[in-house]
Order: sequence, then structure tokens, then C-alpha cells
Amino acid sequence: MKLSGLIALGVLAAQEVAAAPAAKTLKQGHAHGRKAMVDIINGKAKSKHYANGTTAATCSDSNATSITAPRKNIWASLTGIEASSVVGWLFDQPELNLTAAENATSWDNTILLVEVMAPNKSDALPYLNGGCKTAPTRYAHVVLDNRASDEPNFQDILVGPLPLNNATISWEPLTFPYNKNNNTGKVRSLVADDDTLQSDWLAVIGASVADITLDLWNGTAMGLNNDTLDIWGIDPLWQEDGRVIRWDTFWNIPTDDFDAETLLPLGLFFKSDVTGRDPSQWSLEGWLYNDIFYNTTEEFRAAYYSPGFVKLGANVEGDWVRTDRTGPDEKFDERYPPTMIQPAGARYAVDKSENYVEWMGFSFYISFNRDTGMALHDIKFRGERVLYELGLQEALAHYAGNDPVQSGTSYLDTFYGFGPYAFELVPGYDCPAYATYLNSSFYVAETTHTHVSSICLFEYDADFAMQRHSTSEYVSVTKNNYFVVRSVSSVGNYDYTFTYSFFTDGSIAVEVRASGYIQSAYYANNGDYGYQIHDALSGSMHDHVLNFKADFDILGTANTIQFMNNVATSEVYPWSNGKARNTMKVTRSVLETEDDSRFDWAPNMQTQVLVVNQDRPNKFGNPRGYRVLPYTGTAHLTVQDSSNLGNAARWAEHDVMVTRQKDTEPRAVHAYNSQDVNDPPIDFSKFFDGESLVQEDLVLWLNLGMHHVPHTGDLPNTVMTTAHSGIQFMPSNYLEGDASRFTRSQVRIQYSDGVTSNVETFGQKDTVCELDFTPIEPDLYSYTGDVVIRKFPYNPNNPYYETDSVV
Ligand SMILES: *[C@@H]1O[C@H](CO)[C@@H](O)[C@H](O)[C@H]1NC(C)=O
Ligand SMILES: *[C@@H]1O[C@H](CO)[C@@H](O)[C@H](O)[C@H]1NC(C)=O
Ligand SMILES: *[C@@H]1O[C@H](CO)[C@@H](O)[C@H](O)[C@H]1NC(C)=O
Ligand SMILES: *[C@@H]1O[C@H](CO)[C@@H](O)[C@H](O)[C@H]1NC(C)=O
Ligand SMILES: *[C@@H]1O[C@H](CO)[C@@H](O)[C@H](O)[C@H]1NC(C)=O
Ligand SMILES: *[C@@H]1O[C@H](CO)[C@@H](O)[C@H](O)[C@H]1NC(C)=O
Ligand SMILES: *[C@@H]1O[C@H](CO)[C@@H](O)[C@H](O)[C@H]1NC(C)=O
Ligand SMILES: *[C@@H]1O[C@H](CO)[C@@H](O)[C@H](O)[C@H]1NC(C)=O
Ligand SMILES: *[C@@H]1O[C@H](CO)[C@@H](O)[C@H](O)[C@H]1NC(C)=O
Ligand SMILES: *[C@@H]1O[C@H](CO)[C@@H](O)[C@H](O)[C@H]1NC(C)=O
Ligand SMILES: *[C@@H]1O[C@H](CO)[C@@H](O)[C@H](O)[C@H]1NC(C)=O
Ligand SMILES: [Cu+2]
Repeated sequence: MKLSGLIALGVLAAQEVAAAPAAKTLKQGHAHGRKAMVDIINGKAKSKHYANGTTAATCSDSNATSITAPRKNIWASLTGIEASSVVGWLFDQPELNLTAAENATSWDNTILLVEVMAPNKSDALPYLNGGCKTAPTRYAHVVLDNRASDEPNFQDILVGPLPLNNATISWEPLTFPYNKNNNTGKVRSLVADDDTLQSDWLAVIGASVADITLDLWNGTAMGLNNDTLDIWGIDPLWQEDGRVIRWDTFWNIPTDDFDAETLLPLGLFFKSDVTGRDPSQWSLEGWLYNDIFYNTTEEFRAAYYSPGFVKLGANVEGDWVRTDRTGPDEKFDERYPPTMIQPAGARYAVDKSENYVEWMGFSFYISFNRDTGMALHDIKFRGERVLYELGLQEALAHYAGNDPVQSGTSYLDTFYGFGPYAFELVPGYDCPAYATYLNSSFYVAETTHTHVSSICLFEYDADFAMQRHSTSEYVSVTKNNYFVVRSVSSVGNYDYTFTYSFFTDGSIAVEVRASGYIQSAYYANNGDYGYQIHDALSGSMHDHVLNFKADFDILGTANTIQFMNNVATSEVYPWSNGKARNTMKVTRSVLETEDDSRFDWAPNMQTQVLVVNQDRPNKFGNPRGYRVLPYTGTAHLTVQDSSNLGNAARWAEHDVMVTRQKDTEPRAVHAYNSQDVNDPPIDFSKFFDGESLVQEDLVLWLNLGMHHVPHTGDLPNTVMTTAHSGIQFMPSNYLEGDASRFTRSQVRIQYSDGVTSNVETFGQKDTVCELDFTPIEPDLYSYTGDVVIRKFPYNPNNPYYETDSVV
């Protein structure tokens, strides 16, 4: 749908002009500007020319103001030159024995990732605080996929310093951020033979039961182009008693464009022992159908062709899996809906080369990496750092079910990465058309891929006021204008929208919303694990838990967690006649050590969790700080000591976890924790070693999440209205009053006996303008997909388009 041309929303303006004086007597001189015209054609200031030859006032540009960041973005992605020089140098190191990705087989070593290594906080702070004039030395973090041996592994190494100088550059194993036993910076790879697994194992097993799959579902999964069935299963693989076990199941492949395969499970499962790299040593361990386990294919086939064998129904695509419009025509729905505009231009400033942003007293830097996508750094409010770092660490989707595939599935999504799947945003849908869009880049097989416009920045006006008060003589009301940074990652079947919001009262919110296709289960015998939602379909229950790192620095790094408890009490007061009164009061305590620093939100939210600086009290003696609280519901993992996860996701066990900040603990997880769940590269529980947390540099690890038991309303896609979790940080005794009083986006109307005597607008210009509708319904045919630049050999002048497959 493309609406073109000028839509003279002067109609709207005219109505406003007409209505305003009728409603109230405007203060003299206030009705000016109502004839001004503003065009907001994608940032292009434009004057409106009338047939009578006159020209209206020149209009505001909607682009963000360009500024220069006060310091370099020390978290910025590697430049094309930096990354390509590292790649070229690595290929010259014989001991790494590397093969270029385009020529590699599953028995070669390749470079999986080249990206910036975030600087140590101990090196960053002197630079950010101005004590040190030079930025921390840059290093590249490289992940090698070593498959040229019987013991395939992923290896993290550090390469630098950058920029590359042949005389000084070197590589070393990266070990300090990890805490694996006998930590060498390597973790075994359980996916080295995934291609062989598809072609020489799963397809062969599929072919061995082709008679049955054709009979049951009129299809095959034999690795042929005309297959209509697919085979895949659990993640992570079972890792018990030194064996690597997988369970797989059959799915119908959709025949049209809609990505509905995860809604089409077929209910036949098989178990394989795939330990080691030699497929001749792998073994098929049995079949499961309708809750009956068969030790061998022969046993299953014999049962299948015996009298009385119960054949269950299939899940088959149809309109129920398609997201296109369907259903009743609701009145007026063909009209374009209400839309936010930015008539006076952007009220924020951006340094696009440093990814630095300023808005209404807030400032921060943005970074972007493969594992977790976007993160924010050095978040300041009114010149004081509040957070050194705020960003996603990991997202877990832990399923359960009576069948081994649902029971065995606990996706740790950074394995796939949020960065590579942060696709171009759709203007007017994901973010307002007038937003500022930034690109993100990531490394794939000696190329740099860029997702254009995959991060958006915009200001919005909430549909409720920030503040109001009415009396018999006046009403005072303030708009709730807030600022948003957003990206969306489509990791497989699910789309996660990540939103960081900043508010004029100094509060900050972190939110995640989920949409996309659920991973569903076959219905048979699954009633205890979800609802039946279609013919043979169960909305497989699962917990989403998403961990965020919030490295607070409240007025310096020496911070303390204070608990403020509302408690029920019976108190006798001097004035209560000697009788106890049932009432409540507050008690305060401090989080002393890491022994007690993993906890959940209190029942009835009766305990406030505050990050304060005890050495910086306000004038009433209360420590200045920020409170941390759920915004919408949050969740931690229901499953205890998960059989799937071992030590790979200890971070998912509580709502709030607090550690002392350490250069050696920059991340809660490693992207390949799933490869060795019992002894993962980062076992979060090892962070907790009893250290004091009083007036120390603290990191809060906070879980957002949802207990998702999909119902019929999750078909065809889950909706973001309710698949939503969030957390908020709010100033508490931090400033002398409500920070939002500064804003001019407020009004006080003075009235008496039905007559308005004064309208105070505090100097904000209320420009009214004629709108060009184009930016609100932008040209969606300009949507591009990935831009790829060859890195090795580096060729910035030959970009091409190639959008990655998601699944
Ligand atoms: C505003 O942004 C658009 C799109 O990036 C650009 O084409 C235009 O030149 C910018 N306008 C100004 C005044 O910078
Ligand atoms: C020209 O036309 C515009 C729009 O109709 C009107 O607002 C303006 O007053 C006119 N100017 C003159 C000089 O007639
Ligand atoms: C891949 O192998 C071919 C044939 O040996 C060679 O010409 C090409 O340069 C190799 N590609 C890379 C990136 O090394
Ligand atoms: C280097 O890798 C090749 C495969 O690319 C392999 O055949 C060879 O054994 C490896 N050499 C060493 C010393 O590991
Ligand atoms: C960062 O800190 C770790 C742990 O103290 C240390 O091993 C490493 O050398 C530091 N990195 C740099 C670049 O100084
Ligand atoms: C570093 O050495 C390589 C190979 O010897 C050479 O191709 C390259 O030009 C050198 N780079 C610099 C910056 O000296
Ligand atoms: C570390 O490695 C040594 C030698 O390989 C082994 O004896 C020891 O058990 C390992 N320690 C751990 C904690 O795995
Ligand atoms: C079975 O599949 C084949 C090929 O995919 C198709 O031509 C045929 O119509 C199908 N039969 C039924 C009964 O669905
Ligand atoms: C699928 O392709 C194979 C090999 O080309 C062929 O033998 C088989 O008949 C095809 N199946 C169907 C249903 O078309
Ligand atoms: C299947 O294997 C299990 C374990 O090895 C064994 O106890 C059972 O008897 C076998 N069942 C059949 C029917 O062979
Ligand atoms: C984003 O990438 C596109 C395509 O390479 C480029 O034209 C544009 O300037 C980039 N935008 C920013 C903000 O860097
Ligand atoms: Cu879900």
C-alpha cells in the first residue's frame, strides 16, 4: 500500500484552529504560528507554494541533528579495514592451519567470527572519565571453527593490537572471560559434522522408513529435492555419561512462502547416538510413536503393519498457518489509522559515525555484536553516568512435553546469534517512518554483511500524560514524551523486539516482545504440557528467559544494593491508648555478599531493590540511587536443575542476580555453552564466591521472560501485545525533585466560572502545518535485505545483496 502525493492534512489543522478558540480564550499572542506550514518529507525541509504565488514559512527538517560525540565509541564495531587486515594476517599464521570458508570441508579449520573485543572496564573508565586522553587499545576477538582433527572445537583468540602492524601484532588464546575447568579458550564442537548428519544419517533413516512416511503422510524425508518432509530435533544435544544423544522428529514442509514448519510436527520420533566424528560408529537407538517406544526399526515396522496399530492424524498447512489478512471486514478498517508525526523536526542529536545519541539530558553509545546484537554503553543522565553497560546476554526458550523432542529442547539463542538476524526494520510498522535508522554489520565467512536500517531511534508521545493535576481553578498536565532505541532479531521461528526507552523523569525501561511462529508439539498424549490448538497440534509449553546485564555506576562505581521492605506490623503508639494497631512500616537492609545475591522479586512486590551510593546521600541523608523493578511481568525458569542445560544457563534460575564487577566476568554466558553443558565455557554460578557487595562496583543480571503456554490465539503467530516482558530503572532520592519538570511539553490552564483566563505553555512552539503523508507511508519497495562486502580479498567497491536464510 503506497499512499502518494500531498494529503492536505490542513483539514486537521483547520479543525484545530477552529476548535481552539471556542474551547478557551487564548492568551494574547498565542494563536500565532497556526498558519505556518511544515512539510516533513524524509528530513527535507520544504516550503509550500500556493497557486496565488505566496510561500508559507520554511519547515523543519525531521533528521536528527548531527553532533560530534564527546569521546570515541570504544565499543564500535571493527572497521572494514581493521577486520580484513586481521583476516589476512590470520591466514598467514601457519600454526592456525586455516582454510578459506568458500573452500572448506567439514575437516578444515575456518574463521567463524572476527569482531571487536570490548575493552576492559578498568581501561575504559580512565578514558571515559577524562583522566586518560587516549582510548583503550583495540583488539579483535576471533572465533575459530577448528574441524581439522578428531576433536573439533571452537577456539576464542585475541588478535592485536590494532590497527595492524606486522611488527607488533600477535594472537593469544582468549581465556580470561571464561571459567571452564582447565580453561584453554576452547570448547568442543558438537556440530562439526552437521552436513554429514543431514546427508548420511537423518536422510538415510528417513529413507529407511519411506514406506511408513508415505503411508502416514504421503511424503518422504530422504534428502531429495522432492521431499515434502523435514527431520530435525533437540537443541542442545543430550550430553550424558560421555555420550552425545539426539532425538529427532518429522515435520511437514510448507509448500508456500509462509514459514510455518514449526506448526507442522508429525509425531514420529527417533533416537540416535552420534558420539564422535565417525558416522559408522553412530547408532539408531529406537523409535517413539503414540507414546510407545520401539528398540529398532524392524520392531517399529513390524508393529506398524500389524493389525490394530493406531495411526494418528497429521498437521497440514492451510490458511490457519498463513499470516495474511483473513476474517471479517470491520467497519472503517480500510481507512489509514492514526499516525505519529514529528512536525517540528527531531528533538535529539546523533553522531552516526560513533553511534552516539543525546536526548533531553540522556546520552549513550550504541554497540552491536554477533552474539547479542545491540547494547548501550555509558548511559548518562544530566551529565552523570547511571549505567556503564546495558545489554542482552542470552535468551533461553526451554520447552517441555511428553515427547523427547519437546522435552529435550532448550534453545540458547546466542548460539545462533542475535546480530546476524537483526534484519532491516520496516518503517511505519516496526518504528515510526520519521525515526533515525542505523545500520548494523557482522562477519560471515570472510565477508562483512550489513543490515541497513536495523536499529531505530525515535521520540514518541505516550498516550497518557506524565503528570497532571486538576483543581477548581486550574489544570496542570505534562506530556509523556519518551525516546526509544529498538532492534528486532528474527532467530529462527521467533521474532524478538528489543526496546530501550528513556523518559523525562530520568527513568529507563528495557522491554522485549515476541512474535513469529511458535514451535509447537504433536498433540498425542501431551495434555499435561499445553493446550490442543489445532487438528493434531499442541501449543508446547515453554519458558522464555532473557538475561540482561545492567552495570550500574551511581555517582561513581562504589555502589550498594539496598532493600526497602514494606512489612505488616502491630504497633502500640503513645496515642493509641495502649492498644496495638495493625498497620505496616518499612524496614531497610543491605545486600552484604555474593552468598545472598541471587533472589526473586518479593511476593506482592513488597521489597524495593535499590542501587544506591551510600557515600552520596541527598540533603536528607538518604542515599541517592536508582530503583530496579519489573515494568511488565518478568519470569525466571520454572524447571529446576534442567536435565537439558546442566550448568549452561545457571543465570536463568532467579529474577535478580548481583555480582561484583570484574574484567574477567564481562558476560554471563558464552555463545557455545550448549556444546558442553556440564562444563560450559562460562558457568554463571561460578561468579558467586562470597565477595562483599557493599560500596563495590556492582553488576545486576536481570531476567525478563514469559511462561508461554500457547493457545489458539498464538496461531498463526504469537502477538506482541501480550508476549511482553520488561524491567524499569527509576531514580530514587536521586535528584531533588521530579526531573521531568524541566519540560516545556506541559500546560497550565487557569479558569474560573467556565471562563479560561490564562493558558501557560512555557515557551514551546505549537507549530501547525500541512503534512506530506509520504514519510508516514514510506516507499516500502526500497526495502533491501543484506548488503555484503567481500573482506578477503577486501573489496569495498563491490557490495552485493544477499539475505541470509533464517532457519
Ligand atoms: C536527512 O536524511 C535524509 C536521509 O538520510 C538525507 O537524504 C537528507 O539529505 C538529510 N537532510 C539533511 C538536511 O541533512
Ligand atoms: C494564498 O493562499 C493561502 C492558502 O490558501 C492563504 O493562506 C494565503 O492567505 C493566500 N495569500 C494571499 C496573499 O492571498
Ligand atoms: C578456493 O580455492 C580455489 C581453487 O583452489 C582458489 O582459486 C581460490 O583462491 C580459493 N579461495 C580462497 C578465498 O582462498
Ligand atoms: C591442517 O588442516 C588440514 C585440513 O585442512 C589437515 O589435513 C591437516 O592435518 C592439518 N594439519 C595439522 C598440522 O593439524
Ligand atoms: C583485561 O583484563 C584481563 C583480566 O584482568 C587481563 O587478563 C587482560 O590482559 C586485560 N586486557 C587488556 C587489553 O589489558
Ligand atoms: C604485513 O605483512 C604482509 C605479509 O608479509 C604484507 O602483505 C603486508 O603488506 C604487511 N602489512 C603492513 C601494514 O606492513
Ligand atoms: C584438568 O586437566 C587435568 C589433566 O588433563 C585433569 O587431571 C583434571 O581432572 C582436570 N581438571 C578439571 C577440573 O577438569
Ligand atoms: C501425494 O503427494 C504427491 C506428490 O507430492 C501428490 O502429487 C499427490 O497428490 C499426493 N496425494 C495425496 C493423496 O495427497
Ligand atoms: C522424488 O524423486 C525421486 C528421485 O528423483 C523419484 O524416484 C521419486 O519418484 C520422486 N517422488 C515423487 C513423489 O515424485
Ligand atoms: C528393548 O531394549 C531394552 C533395553 O535394552 C530391553 O530391556 C527390552 O527388552 C527391549 N525390548 C524389546 C522388545 O526387545
Ligand atoms: C547504511 O548502509 C547503506 C548501504 O551501504 C549506506 O548507504 C548508508 O549510508 C548507511 N547508513 C549509515 C547511517 O551509516
Ligand atoms: Cu513463546
